[in-house]
Amino acid sequence: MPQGKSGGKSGGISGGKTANISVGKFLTFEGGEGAGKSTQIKRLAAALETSGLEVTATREPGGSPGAETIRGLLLDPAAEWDAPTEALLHFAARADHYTTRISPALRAGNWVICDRFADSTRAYQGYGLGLPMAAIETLYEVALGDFIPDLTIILDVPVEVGMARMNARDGGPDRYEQMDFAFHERLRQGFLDIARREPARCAVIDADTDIDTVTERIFDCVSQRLGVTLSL
Ligand code: Z5A
Repeated sequence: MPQGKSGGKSGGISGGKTANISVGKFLTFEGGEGAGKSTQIKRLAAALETSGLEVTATREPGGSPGAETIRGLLLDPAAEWDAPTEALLHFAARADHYTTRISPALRAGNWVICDRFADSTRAYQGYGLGLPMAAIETLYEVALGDFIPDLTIILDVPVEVGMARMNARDGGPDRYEQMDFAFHERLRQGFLDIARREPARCAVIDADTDIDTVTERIFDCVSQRLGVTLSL
């Protein structure tokens, strides 16, 4: 059960809140560019459904009509948002996504898998663009209260590997893909730091290998952490 949106004790960079209000589970996938999140979420969602669970797969920024509108603003290659504005837009999108899609699905008993969530704001706008973490945590509290994921899977790949995967894919770079190597290295180290600070919530998976091996590692992790049996 995800941690709830009311009450709770403090601890950890997202507050470590504890009141449980819902019945589904909330899983987030995080990582730098080309880590393989979308690929692996499809496989995990299919395996969870095969095991009899109802699954909602969603993404950020976006995932609800209002948040998808904000996504268009954020990923516009011509946009010149500063870090506070970006963080505000990401949390505005997230608040709408949580209220209109994530929370109802969890209350209906679904397992919700989200491609990126608040750790991406910590990594991109915090570690990457230098916005103070205290400001990000304030926005988190306003948007989400004490809600936190049951499990966050961080797919870790060297920056050059992720970039090579993205370059091999069709389509021009979006706003974040245009950033330099040092920015992407700060992201990678940021995600690893988040995992070190919140080991109960986060699991780092070495994703610098073939797709099937990464899937096996994720299934093992989800089985161990959340008590479901999954097979490839
Ligand atoms: N952002 C932010 O700044 N702050 C926030 O709070 C949030 C987001 C929520 C959203 O972009 C951008 O918004 C994102 C962060 C920022 N930055 N960028 N760019 P997006 O949603 O368009 O993209 P993304 O989340 O970064 O996902 P992605 O770029 O599509 O990558 P992915 O989902 O991790 O990977 P993939 O699509 O599964 O795989 C990429 C390619 O690699 C593809 O061709 C695969 O076939 C291939 N692949 C996957 N796994 C493997 C393995 N294991 N080996 C070889 N090749 C592989």
